[in-house]
Amino acid sequence: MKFRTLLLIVVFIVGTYALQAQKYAVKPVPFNKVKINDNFWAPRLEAHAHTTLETCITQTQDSTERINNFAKAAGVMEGKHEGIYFDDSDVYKAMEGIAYSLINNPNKKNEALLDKWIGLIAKAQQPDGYLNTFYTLNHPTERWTDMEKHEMYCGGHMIEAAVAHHKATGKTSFLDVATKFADYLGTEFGPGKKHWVAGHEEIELALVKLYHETGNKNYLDLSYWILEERGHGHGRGEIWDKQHWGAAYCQDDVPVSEISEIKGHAVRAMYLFTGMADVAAEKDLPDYVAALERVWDDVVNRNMYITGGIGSSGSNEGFSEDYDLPNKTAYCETCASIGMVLWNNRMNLFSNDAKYVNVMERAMYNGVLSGVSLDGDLFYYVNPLESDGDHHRQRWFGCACCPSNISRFVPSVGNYIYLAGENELFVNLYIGNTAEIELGATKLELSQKTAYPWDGEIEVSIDPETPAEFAVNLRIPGWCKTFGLSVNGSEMTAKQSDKGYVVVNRKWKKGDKISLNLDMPVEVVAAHPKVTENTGKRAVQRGPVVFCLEQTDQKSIDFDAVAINSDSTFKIKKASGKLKGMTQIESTSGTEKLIFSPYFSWNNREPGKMKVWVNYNE
Ligand code: FUB
Ligand code: ZN
Repeated sequence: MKFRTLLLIVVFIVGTYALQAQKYAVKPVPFNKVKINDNFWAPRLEAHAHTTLETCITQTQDSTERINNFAKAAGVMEGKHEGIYFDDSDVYKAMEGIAYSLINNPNKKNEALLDKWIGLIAKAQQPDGYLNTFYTLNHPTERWTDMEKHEMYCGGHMIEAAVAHHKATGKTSFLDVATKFADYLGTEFGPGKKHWVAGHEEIELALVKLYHETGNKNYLDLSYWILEERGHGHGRGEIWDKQHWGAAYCQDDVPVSEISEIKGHAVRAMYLFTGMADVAAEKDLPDYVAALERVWDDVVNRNMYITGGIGSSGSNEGFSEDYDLPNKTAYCETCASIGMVLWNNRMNLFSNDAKYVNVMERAMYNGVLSGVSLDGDLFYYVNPLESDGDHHRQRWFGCACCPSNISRFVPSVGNYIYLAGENELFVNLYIGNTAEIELGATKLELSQKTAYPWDGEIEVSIDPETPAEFAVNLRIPGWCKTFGLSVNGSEMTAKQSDKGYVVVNRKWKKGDKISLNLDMPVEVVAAHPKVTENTGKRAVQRGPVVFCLEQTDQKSIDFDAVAINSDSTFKIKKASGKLKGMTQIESTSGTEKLIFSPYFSWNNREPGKMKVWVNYNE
């Protein structure tokens, strides 16, 4: 197979129209309506349900003090808070993951465990609604004195977990804790009350989720107020005192509607932008939307790796200079890639533009998935694109934000597949599943069959309860240049819209089937010329999956000297052993053969060197 050369992977075309700040006209079909049953994600969900969650439960409950901190704050155990001041958030993120996983993998034991932990959390909550075990146990009189200390961040993760629990089980026990906390926040903060810059964003998007779940508009208004506090000199505490951090580290250097350039800590920025988009969608804030578009351009076109990873620098866990994208020392925190998924999902909700899903998908299949081992038991915090063989996933970390984030991301993947409007459906991701969807008054069952991301053939079955007319928008991924489409066996000459979808608008009836065939050639990709790290190098990608070379696949070759060239040919092959079910790519350059494996799967076999960007001879 001859390869196709793509240039400038960090550059995506920016649309020429302005996004509208308006209520999302379409809504995601939530995870509890989507059952994943394919050969790619379903095994990941199983590994998550049986292994990742077990790890999170053991680590939070038995091996560390995280659950004990709640028991102590609840008064059922003696002692002080132990661990990092934001350790509560890992418990909440694990709980969010458990709640999501109950949909695809119902589990009475885990549901009962949630009930038990919720009981402790409710007891640890102070009578006025405040909830944070670090301050309650160690510094009860110092609440809200240092804006870095993650009180709102922990509260935000609690709210997200409570909403997930409510959606998954219908129970209100956790949601009650969340609303009590949010109501308390409203008594302390807001117009005419205490100023506050949330040193680590998260509360903003969480309050909007709580608004959606409860209908209480106070939560939306509070989220907006918190966003508007930024950039006016209100910041106080460790972040602002540290010379090498300062306001920009937590996106407090300018008011949010003036943001143009990406700066500071990557995860904080992603959560901020997600929250801004959510609030802008509800409140009609064109300045927010314009700021998000500007900064999206800066992130994606000048500061993103081919893996969708962001935040190249370890010293601030964030961004440095434009085009500064080193491979070996790339920080690319797993949480930051998850943040890219969240933010790009919101941008697509605004715009129904597939370019955002292209970025979301890139982050999902590469930067996020590399963060967890295939067995679901080991995690990366940092995701470099090159290694000397000494970077390995770990069971847990002192700062465990990434494992607990993986634990809530993997089972929530069902949230990102479909968007539903009054009379239109968007199919954003190709993942085998069955779903129950409502488009206005029309109820339908939908199923997808596909071997994506290893193959571009997709069959979508559409079964409305009664015949109904609506538009089905199928995303044509950015990497796909040619495709075929048929409905009930009849070929269609559908054109891709300028927003990257093909639209099939007709009266649908039970048994209707769409077949979409996305051509998925091997692509050899060059970086932007300003990324000097990758001068004279190329990367290999097929479909949404970025590939890498691992030493274990080319033991008899001098790994440091390998190269491909303009005459190299590529063929795909079925992987075996640990990578069974996946696709590998074999390149032939003269007499030298190389095997490329999916980047996300690296270091799941024999440890060794790895590289994504490979020397290239013209
Ligand atoms: O501060 C909470 C989380 O810990 C951040 O999002 C990560 O970058 C790590 O520092
Ligand atoms: Zn993290």
